[in-house]
Amino acid sequence: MKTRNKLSLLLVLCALVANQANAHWTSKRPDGHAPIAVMAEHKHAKGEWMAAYRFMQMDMDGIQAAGYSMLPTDMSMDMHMLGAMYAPTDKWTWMLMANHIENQMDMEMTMMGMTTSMTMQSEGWGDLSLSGIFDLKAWGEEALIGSIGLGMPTGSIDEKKSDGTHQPYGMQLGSGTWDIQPGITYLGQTEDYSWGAQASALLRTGENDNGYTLGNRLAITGWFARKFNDNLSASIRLTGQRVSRIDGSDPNITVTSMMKTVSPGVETSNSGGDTLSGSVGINYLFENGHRIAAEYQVPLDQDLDGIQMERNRTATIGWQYAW
Ligand SMILES: [Cu+2]
Repeated sequence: MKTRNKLSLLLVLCALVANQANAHWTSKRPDGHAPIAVMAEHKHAKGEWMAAYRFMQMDMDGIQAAGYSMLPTDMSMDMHMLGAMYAPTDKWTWMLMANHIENQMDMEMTMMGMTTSMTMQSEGWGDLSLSGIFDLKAWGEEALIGSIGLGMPTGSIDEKKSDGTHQPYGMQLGSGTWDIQPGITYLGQTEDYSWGAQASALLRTGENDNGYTLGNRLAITGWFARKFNDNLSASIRLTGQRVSRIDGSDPNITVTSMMKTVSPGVETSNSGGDTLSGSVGINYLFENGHRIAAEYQVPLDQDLDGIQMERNRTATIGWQYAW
């Protein structure tokens, strides 16, 4: 089945389940927050604060292709995400997010018939984002929430290799551009079940100081959760994501060496594509209000442009506390 068909099927299922709702939607239950890797999907009551920490680990598969002097054999991205939320009014919640990123790419370099392994690393703070989350509509046990965010170019786009040239695009920590992040989330729940769907976008504006613009990102996700008791819930989730190709190019990213293209990650034609992923998750709400949650995601289908590392598993664990 094509990615688009799978997504339509998911949305139809969500709409069918939605018709069974009756009282008022509430976040005061374990599945009152979406699976932990979903962002900007809830708001807070006037005067309420929330602190959140997430640790996300993503792995990518190596590439086997001819004509390159270096090929990645494995890549991992570890991200520590700090979040703060504050609601000055019942209608509007602010959210500030900061990420600390550690990228590691293992590579094999072939030169004059000799193969050697090497590792490239980058580490630092990524792009800071500030979002506003607001009510669009609430009826019965369903709600529609909007969000608008601004991604600031605080993350480095000058991560270097040992020879002083820039590391490939996928190893850089920020976008280098001011990014607009609109989103819309639909939520519904019954006594023992809850569900939600979110459409979100990451839209780049202008061109960064290194002469390129990362691709825009569009995502649609839908989830379904079962509440087992007042503390524990489990969820399943389906996510479709489309990323556009990088526009422009960084002249400090070395493209060729000894007549060979260095590696696929230095060419902007090897960027962008569609991914469909499935996730399972659990949320736990303690009596004292602390929440812990985990989610595990695997790609179900990938259609990437050019030669790229395929996405492998993503694991996210998180803690949230509101007061
Ligand atoms: Cu919150």
